[in-house]
Parts: sequence; C-alpha cells; structure tokens
Amino acid sequence: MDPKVQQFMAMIKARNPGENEFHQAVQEVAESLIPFIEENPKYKHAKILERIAEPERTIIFRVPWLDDKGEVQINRGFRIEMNSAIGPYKGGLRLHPTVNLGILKFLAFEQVFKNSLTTLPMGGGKGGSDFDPKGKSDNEVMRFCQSFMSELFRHIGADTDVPAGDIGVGGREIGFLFGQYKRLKNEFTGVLTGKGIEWGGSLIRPEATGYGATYFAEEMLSTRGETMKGKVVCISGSGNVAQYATEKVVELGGKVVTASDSNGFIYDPKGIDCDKLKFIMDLKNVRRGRIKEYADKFGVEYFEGKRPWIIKCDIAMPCATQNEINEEEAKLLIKNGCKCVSEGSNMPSTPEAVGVFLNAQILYGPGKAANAGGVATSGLEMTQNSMRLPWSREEVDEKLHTIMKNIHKTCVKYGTKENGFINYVDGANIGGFVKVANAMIAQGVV
Ligand code: NDP
Ligand code: 2IT
Repeated sequence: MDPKVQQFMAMIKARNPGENEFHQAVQEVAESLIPFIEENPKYKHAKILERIAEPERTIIFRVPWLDDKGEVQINRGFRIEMNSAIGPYKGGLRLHPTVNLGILKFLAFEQVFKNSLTTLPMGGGKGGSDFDPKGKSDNEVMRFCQSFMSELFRHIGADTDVPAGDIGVGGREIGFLFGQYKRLKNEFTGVLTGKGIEWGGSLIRPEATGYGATYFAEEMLSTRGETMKGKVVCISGSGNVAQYATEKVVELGGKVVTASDSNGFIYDPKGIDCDKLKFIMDLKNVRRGRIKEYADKFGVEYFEGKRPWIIKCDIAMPCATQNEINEEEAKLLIKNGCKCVSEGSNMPSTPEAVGVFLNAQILYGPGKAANAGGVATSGLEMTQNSMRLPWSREEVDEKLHTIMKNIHKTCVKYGTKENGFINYVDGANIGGFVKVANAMIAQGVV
C-alpha cells in the first residue's frame, strides 16, 4: 500500500474503531484521491480528504414501538449528515437487522461522491435502523415508522436533509414516514423522495436505480463496440433495484438468468421474461415471500445458501447488498468469460474482488457511478416538488438516461489510463470529489 494511504487509513481507523465497512469505503476512495491530491496541493492544504471523511453531524436515537401483542420493542435509529457543501443532505434509509453506525457511515460517505456525480445539487447523507421488517405486520411497520419519524422530523426538511428508500424501505414505508412528518410539521413538502405518484412522487423513481445501472452498463459496453443485445446477465437480489434492472436488460435484448434473496438463488437458463418478472414482483412486493417459490413455480434449479456468481455470464449486476462478491467469486466470473460488472448495490465487491476486475481490465462500473440513477431521479422528484409540477414518464426517463451518460463521460474523463483502459473506480472517485472539494474550499473552514 502507498505509505500516504497507509498513514491516512491509520488515522481513520483510530478515529472510527470497529467500523469496518466505513474503513473499506474510505480506503478505496483514498487510493484514487491521494495521488490526485498530491498533484493538486490546494486540496491538501485545505485538508479536504480529512474533512470529507468526518460526518458533519451524526444523530442516534431510541425508537420504541408496540408490536401486535402489545409488547414494547426498542430499536436504534440513525441519520448520518455527511456533507452539505453542494446541497441539502440526501440519501436513503435502510431498515435491516445488520444496520449499525459503520455501515451507515460507509453508505453516507459513498453518497457524497455519487450525488456529486449526478450533476444535481445534493449533499450526502444516509440513515436507518436495525429494525427488521421481515415477518412484521403492516401495522407493526407503520408503528415503527411513526416512532422513527417522531424523532427524525426535527433534523430533516426539504432544504435541509431529504431521506428516501434503501434496503427494507420502499413505497409502503415512505408513505408511513411521510404521513407522520406531515402530521408533526403541518407541512406538505418534498421532505422525502420515493413518494407515491398521487402525493408528490415522481414517475420512474421506482425504476430509476435498476434502469440507470443498465444504462450505465450499455455506456460501458459501447466503449468496446458492444450492446446489451444477446448478452447473458446474472443479477443478484430480487428487490427494487434487481427487479427494474431485470426489466431494462430484457427490454434491451439481454437475457437475465438469475435472481436471489438472502436464502439463495434461482437459475433460469431460458431467461426471466416479463411474465416471470411479474411473478417476482408480486412475490416480493405484495406477498413478501422467498425466491425459492420461483423455482417451485417454473421448475428451475434453486441453490440454497449460494450466490449467483457461479453461473456463466457475460455481464454481472450485483443488486442486493455490500460485499456480496468476494475474490474467489470475482475470479470465477472472469474465468467464465464475464466482461462487464455494473453495480446496482452499494460496495457489492470486496476490495480483493475489485482488484481482480481491474487487473483483468474488464468493464467494471462501481456502485457510486452505476447506481446513481436512483438518487438522481430523487433529485428530479425534488425539482418537481419545488415547481409543484409533475413531468411525464418520458421526460423523467430521458433526463435519467442523459444523467447516466454524463456520469459515464465524467468517469472516462478522470479514469482513462495511458493504455486507454478506463478505470471507472478512479474516474468516479475523482470526478465526484472535485465539485465537492471546490465548494468546500469556497465556503471556508466549516
Ligand atoms: P430491497 O430491500 O428492495 O431488496 C434488497 C434485496 O437484496 C432483497 O432481495 C434482499 O433479500 C437482498 N439482500 C439484502 N440484504 C442481503 C444480505 N445481507 N445478503 C443477501 N441478500 C440480501 O433493496 P433495494 O433493491 O432498494 O437495494 C438493493 C441494493 O441497492 C442495496 O445495496 C442498496 O443500498 C442499493 N441501492 C438502492 C437504491 C434505491 O433506489 N433503492 C439506490 C442505489 C443503491 P431478502 O429479502 O432475503 O433480505
Ligand atoms: O444508495 C442510494 O443512492 C439510495 N438508496 C437512494 C437515495 C435517494 O435519496 O434516492
């Protein structure tokens, strides 16, 4: 490791003990940025890297609620307000039993660079709770959301901090959160994104992350004169991002052969078509069942406790969670001929797996670039809320598509190496950094 990166990481680890995912996210960015900062000393003198890795504000609170049996349950709520140099804090809320401070700090840190890449005026934040929505009734989820918002409301606002969905937070949860915010503040504002279409939401927001990651894959493929048509694609997850990545890949002529959840994955060699995708959407969004049911229904293979990366494919799109592709799986993907990885999830590849992809010089699009379509469309929802005018489906989709193309251009600008290889990791990290860093310098030591 570069001694300057080593020294910086020693400081980060000492200040943030035990926050492994945060260390991982910061190190990946530091490896791209430290050489860039050495060449641009104004960032060094202003200690931008040190400041950008320290949240502006961290809020941690108790979330008590009553379950259906009348028993008191206690969860922990968080909001990390990471950086507001270029706009209000913006980023999702995650509800999952594994949620802790280190995971949310990694997500908030990534969000700062991602939001800058979108070209829209959004700072970075992230929040959530260790509440597990699985197996809870709608009423329990509502009581949890109301309690969570009863504290969060005093810290957020349409011009201050605008949360949205992430793992475990979709339309249902945003509805309960928005209802409680409105009741407490007596204000109908764009304080959350991912809202329902009848009450301030934007068309295409549910589709945006999966569509965007697919548009980004198409842009990467085009640098090698290829398209999605005829490609075999392995997708992990079966939630919001995975569902709409599948939809767009199929629309563009690719064949999606896998879907997964935390229990295992299904392999459908004929491909998941529109009807089968409808089944997954009903299974996951309405009945809230397990992906194994797909295998039972369509008579395909189910791999209990396994991830999809053992299946031969041209393109891999991880769309479930962090660290879901390890070094061994990355090597197997390459060995099986995978030429492109477009990350729908945040930090799905371990540092070793990223190393394998970069060494093989495949098209590797890191999450902060490839999955930025979700938050970009949240930004478009904020714009529509401010104007009090909705845009059509076509208008929003076209804007999303243009934003993904521009993110790709930024990555090419900052990530192209002497031999012509585009290192999208460096491209996204440096491209996302410059605007935030310049704004921080302009605003003084704050
Ligand atoms: P959902 O909750 O809709 O779906 C998550 C999916 O991932 C489910 O299939 C879930 O399976 C699976 N999963 C979650 N945790 C794990 C785990 N620890 N191990 C294995 N599988 C797991 O979330 P989203 O689709 O919204 O989010 C997926 C990823 O995309 C996350 O990394 C998120 O941060 C990222 N992302 C989301 C955006 C958005 O707009 N929603 C925007 C940008 C990035 P199970 O049901 O069994 O838990
Ligand atoms: O990780 C992400 O970018 C999201 N979960 C979406 C955030 C948002 O504000 O739409």
